[in-house]
Amino acid sequence: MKTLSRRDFLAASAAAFSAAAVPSLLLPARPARADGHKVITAGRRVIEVKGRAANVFGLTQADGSHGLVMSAGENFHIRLENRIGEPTSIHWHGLTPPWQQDGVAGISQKPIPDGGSHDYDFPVPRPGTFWMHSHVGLQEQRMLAAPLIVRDPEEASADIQEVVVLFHDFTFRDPHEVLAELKAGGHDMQMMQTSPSGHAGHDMSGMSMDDGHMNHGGMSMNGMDMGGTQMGGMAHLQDVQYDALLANDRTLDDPEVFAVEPGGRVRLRLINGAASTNMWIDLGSLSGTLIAVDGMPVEPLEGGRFEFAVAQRLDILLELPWEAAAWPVLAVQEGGRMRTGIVLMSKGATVGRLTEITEEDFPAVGAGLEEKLRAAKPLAERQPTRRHTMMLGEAPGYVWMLDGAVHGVDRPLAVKTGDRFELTFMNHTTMSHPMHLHGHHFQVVAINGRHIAGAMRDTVLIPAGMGMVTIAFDADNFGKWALHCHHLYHMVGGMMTSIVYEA
Ligand SMILES: [Cu+2]
Repeated sequence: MKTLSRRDFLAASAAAFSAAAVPSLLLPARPARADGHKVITAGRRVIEVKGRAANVFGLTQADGSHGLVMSAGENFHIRLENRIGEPTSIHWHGLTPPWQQDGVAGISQKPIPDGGSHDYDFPVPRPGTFWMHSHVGLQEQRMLAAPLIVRDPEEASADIQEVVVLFHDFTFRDPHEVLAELKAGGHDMQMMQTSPSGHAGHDMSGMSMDDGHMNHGGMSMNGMDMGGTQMGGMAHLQDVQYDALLANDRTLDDPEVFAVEPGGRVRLRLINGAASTNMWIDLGSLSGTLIAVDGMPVEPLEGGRFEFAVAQRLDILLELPWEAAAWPVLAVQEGGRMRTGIVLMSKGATVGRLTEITEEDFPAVGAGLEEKLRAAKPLAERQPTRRHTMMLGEAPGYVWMLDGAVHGVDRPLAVKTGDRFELTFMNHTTMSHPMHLHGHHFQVVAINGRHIAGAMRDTVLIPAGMGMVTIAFDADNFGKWALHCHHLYHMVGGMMTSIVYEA
């Protein structure tokens, strides 16, 4: 039997899909620009995962490009059209727009109905690797996400090849089914010990494991193998079983291959667009220089492996060797072996077969990288004018809380323009949490009470096992802003609040 090429497969699948009467795809083609706005359409598309057609969402322009590339200094002049078949809103993750244009349904705007559109127009002064994604329900799990790259005009003449990769964790299942299972406590819990050096956690030896708050999903930790936990903290890792990890929609048995020059320079713009999977970036035989996280420059840091929490971005500069070769850039799930990636390949080289399973377990993602990062452009030295310690909590039934509140958006933290706000997250739960603040960039200023002049970010991971991270930001963007865990099922499970400026 003749096997279909990837292109044939996708064409056939798309035809079958549209024949099944998806109204979004049957609408006439729209103009590329409407009233001077560039149009981005939230729509449906078909990708191939492990030989099967998968119906997912996407954010595409009229020319078919996924997401957006623009230059710092331009305006974000976008008309977002909703053709996904249900209401949505899209958040511009990492941009700092006026709060009414932040794209969070329930905070900054009403959801856009199917068939409707919403216009955005605001200046984008800063370059960086950002992304856009749904802020409604579980749509992000179905890949309603895309890159949002803001190039620095001053770097336009630099001889550096840009490679953008959006990573994702993929399931064929309906995410609502996944959530229902998590709430019922029927998921496979994957317990994992972390070594004392593996993350900056506290000694858990004094803790009673049958404390109410250590229960999870109705399951007592007493039943778990506790051997050796005195040696370090305990993390409860990815509780959703995924079918695959994807890099730019592809699995590692059919990866995207980027043609590169031997001796050339490459800037990787990596986006962890996973719904709930913290990852490790593994450069294999290469070593890279991390130059920015979450779109904000850091002091250059050399390495071959980098921790990469949900919703974070890594900009890594590579100087390729002078040889004909193929260099995979891999992303591996924490605490597991599933991986994905892309391949950089110079002329004359061939790609060997890459397996989707690593030979070794990768540890939990913690604060190891975070402790080493230093902002290239830190906040000005200043005493905080407000401080708050926020407790990250959990309750049986997959309930996640901030300061004891479930979905506490209407119980906001108060802030006033001009404040220097210092916010400490204390993690009393069994899982780590990538905490994201909208509308601002913050600096990581302490980890487990140890002060550092850490990275400027918009998303920081608070490790499990009493992890404690302090961030600081200048209150310079008036409005009402979401503050939440970016693990999609934690957010939907209640781990969301807001920060509201006093008039
Ligand atoms: Cu979380």
